[in-house]
Amino acid sequence: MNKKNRVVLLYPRNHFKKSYHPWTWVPLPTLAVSAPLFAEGYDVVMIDANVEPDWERRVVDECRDALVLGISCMTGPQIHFALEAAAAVRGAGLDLPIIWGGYHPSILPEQTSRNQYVDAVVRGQGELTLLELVNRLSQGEDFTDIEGITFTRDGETVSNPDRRVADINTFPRLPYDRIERPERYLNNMHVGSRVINYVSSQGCPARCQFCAEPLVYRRRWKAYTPDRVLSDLEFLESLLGVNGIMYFDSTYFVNERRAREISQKMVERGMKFGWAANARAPQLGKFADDTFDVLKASGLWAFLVGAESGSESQLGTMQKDITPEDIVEAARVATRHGIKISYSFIVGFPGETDSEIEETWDVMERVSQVVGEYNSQLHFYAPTPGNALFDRAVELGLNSPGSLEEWAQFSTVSGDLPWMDDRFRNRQKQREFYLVYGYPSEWVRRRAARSTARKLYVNVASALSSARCRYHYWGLPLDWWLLRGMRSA
Ligand code: B12
Ligand code: SF4
Repeated sequence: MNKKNRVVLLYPRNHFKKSYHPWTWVPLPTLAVSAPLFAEGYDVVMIDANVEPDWERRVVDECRDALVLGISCMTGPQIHFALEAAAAVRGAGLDLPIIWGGYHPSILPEQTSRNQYVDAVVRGQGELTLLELVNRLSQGEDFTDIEGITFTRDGETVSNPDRRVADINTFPRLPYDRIERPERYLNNMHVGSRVINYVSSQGCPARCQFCAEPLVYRRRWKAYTPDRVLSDLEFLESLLGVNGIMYFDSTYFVNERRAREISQKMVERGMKFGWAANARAPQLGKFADDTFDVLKASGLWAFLVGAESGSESQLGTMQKDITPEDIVEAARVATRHGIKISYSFIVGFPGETDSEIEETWDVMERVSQVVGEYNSQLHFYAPTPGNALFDRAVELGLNSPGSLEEWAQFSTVSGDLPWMDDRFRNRQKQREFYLVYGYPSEWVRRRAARSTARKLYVNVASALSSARCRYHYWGLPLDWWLLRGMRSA
């Protein structure tokens, strides 16, 4: 029997710069695994290094009297900071087990577990595995036979059998009320003035070959019942006066009936929420007309769609199972029903040709024409491990990290890949610039209204960019250089 009762959970910083986003999000991965631990009476300390300046000292201090340290991480900078925290804990002479969970360790459990600062990796859904592990530790028992973990002992790596993914409805509510100063996570943005993040499902049934979901949740999708969602939303409303929800589900609209019932009940209960959630483009064309009415009446502000590419062949290679036409049709359907739609596109896939990128720009422009504004976000392809696109990237010269330390140096955000140079990046940014000003969004227009100089800038940029969009002429980008110069001045 171990007298200690404390569990420390760390959500490491997710960017080398001060913050990743203008917004601050509740770290749902650690909040989710904390729920059953709180319910069993453990003293859970959650540290979010994205909001706590002195996070490292705090982790070490809280670990002094703890049973275990749990760390969550995605591929990317979080690994760097997670290793930094673990090293600090060991450096202070503390030998409590350090357990890693989240997408990166779940995709590469063996490699992760071989790091000196990893006592075990919890693969996939973490609630039950962590609870069982902590129960064992608190009883002073060995945990190495529990399902769903991978660990390395004396040079030998062992992966225990998978744990069955549990129905998430059986888990206690995410304890937002146990977060320190939860008001820090309220954001003032388009969907509302007190917006918080929430997740109503886990996994995704699709099979996209660049994404972590099919690897970790094996194309299973588990969702809260409508009543559970409603009860959670009411709880957030009464706890924090929340009036907007950003759903962090990988895909929210898998089941039309469920989405509709949630919205119907929100309307019946007079709940005033703005919200936005991820959708797959082909789903929208299949919804009944009155489903859109209910979604809108319940405050749906925008469908967020991962379109990825406008090239049929690229969409095929990544097994996105959508067509460029689905992307444009989704814009038509959403616009017809008066609901915004926002897309995310990616350029720079391994082996992608200039003409395929051109097809993406064409689709971006077509959807901008349909909705009347540029409503997309452009990203450069960022490889993450364990899928066919990553393997292709390695064939094309990407250095595949061979250890957790090497992953800590791996860049997931800069578009810094062997086949992307400054010329490539500039060309893409230039094309985006022409769409941003050729189809100015409400946001661009609002910014323009802030001063005469801005207004002048936006008017000139819009006139030149719309002309380019009209004639499809992208050569001699003198205007781009000039306007960019003006903007930085
Ligand atoms: C929100 C989010 C972000 C936010 C995070 C901010 C925040 N405070 O939450 C930001 C914008 C920073 C972000 C960035 C990126 N993200 Co992101 N993000 C997400 C998203 C949409 C939601 C995460 C979430 O809250 N999930 C809900 C929680 C409850 O679920 P969970 O994470 O699966 O947690 C469970 C298990 O993993 C496990 N678990 C998790 N942590 C722990 C810890 C312990 C100790 C244990 C035992 C278990 C455990 O148990 C949990 C409960 O079952 C996910 C997709 C998704 N729906 O999960 C992508 C996702 C995690 N992101 C992903 C990617 C690719 C990125 C980026 C690389 C994108 C990019 N190119 O820039 C960057 C990473 C770089 C960086 N800067 O860190 C991938 C992960 C890929 C990978 N190999 O890690 C995902 C899965 C998207 C996808 N479908 O591919 N992201
Ligand atoms: S639809 Fe989105 S979340 Fe689902 S597998 Fe494809 S990219 Fe991943």
